[in-house]
Amino acid sequence: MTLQGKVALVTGASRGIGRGIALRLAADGARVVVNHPGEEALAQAAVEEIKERGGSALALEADVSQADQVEAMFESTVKAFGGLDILVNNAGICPFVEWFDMTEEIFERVHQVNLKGAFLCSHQASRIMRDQGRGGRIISLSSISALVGGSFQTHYTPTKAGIRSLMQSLAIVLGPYGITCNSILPGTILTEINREHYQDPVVFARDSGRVPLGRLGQPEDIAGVAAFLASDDARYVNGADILVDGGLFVNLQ
Ligand code: NAD
Ligand code: RM4
Repeated sequence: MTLQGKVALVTGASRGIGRGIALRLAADGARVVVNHPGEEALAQAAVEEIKERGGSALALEADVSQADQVEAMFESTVKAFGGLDILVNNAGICPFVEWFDMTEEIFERVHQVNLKGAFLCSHQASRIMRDQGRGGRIISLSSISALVGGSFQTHYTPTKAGIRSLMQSLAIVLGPYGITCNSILPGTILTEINREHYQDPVVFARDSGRVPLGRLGQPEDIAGVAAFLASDDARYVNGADILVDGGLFVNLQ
């Protein structure tokens, strides 16, 4: 129970990687806010699962791209749990779109949710953490896509590079307050975000085959790394990024 007494907020935790992280942080002892953008039933199911395992959690709705909703969510978190120690910027979208079909609207929406959302949540969380005076953790889901391109992701890869860069700058700004800021760069994790893409068995076999460990990832593969970054063992890790891709990135030759 390395996170006993801590309060964590995970954005986009109704499913996928965020859900996996919320369950893991709760298992490690944190009281967890399960943020969702209107997926009440899924978020409640995550909360119930945490409670059944003896943990403590609360679902809060907010679209992370909307400043007023984000502010209200952090106010409710402090009201319910008395403070905040860990923020996980996980909420993200990636509609797979061909470059010549890309629209300004899709490009902007992906930037608003992924990058502006991480900015708004980090801004709110860091103010609370600064005023508490007991440090904190900001952990953001960047991606292998911060390092390499993706042909159907021309709107998305810049947001993941931006999130990684945001954490690097915030590591400098917030380090003096004892607040560490780091990124996780997952490779390919099987979730709703890419379910349709991997319905094509040829694409699935090709991408699985590229991973030296022989499989695509699961949310739990990321959750353990988030738990480490949230823990005291990671107290001197700041401005770093951890690539969690089964060896995909180095498999070029
Ligand atoms: P997912 O689609 O299963 O989960 C995304 C979550 O974000 C959902 O809970 C969704 O409700 C939430 N969300 C979407 N828009 C939101 C908004 N406006 N406000 C609040 N929440 C919102 O996908 P996932 O794979 O679990 O993705 C989680 C994060 O991990 C994303 O940031 C994604 O870019 C990143 N990531 C995923 C992979 C992968 O291969 N799955 C790889 C690298 C990085
Ligand atoms: C990730 C990475 C994965 C993809 C998801 C949608 O950042 O590019 O391969 O499945 O995004």
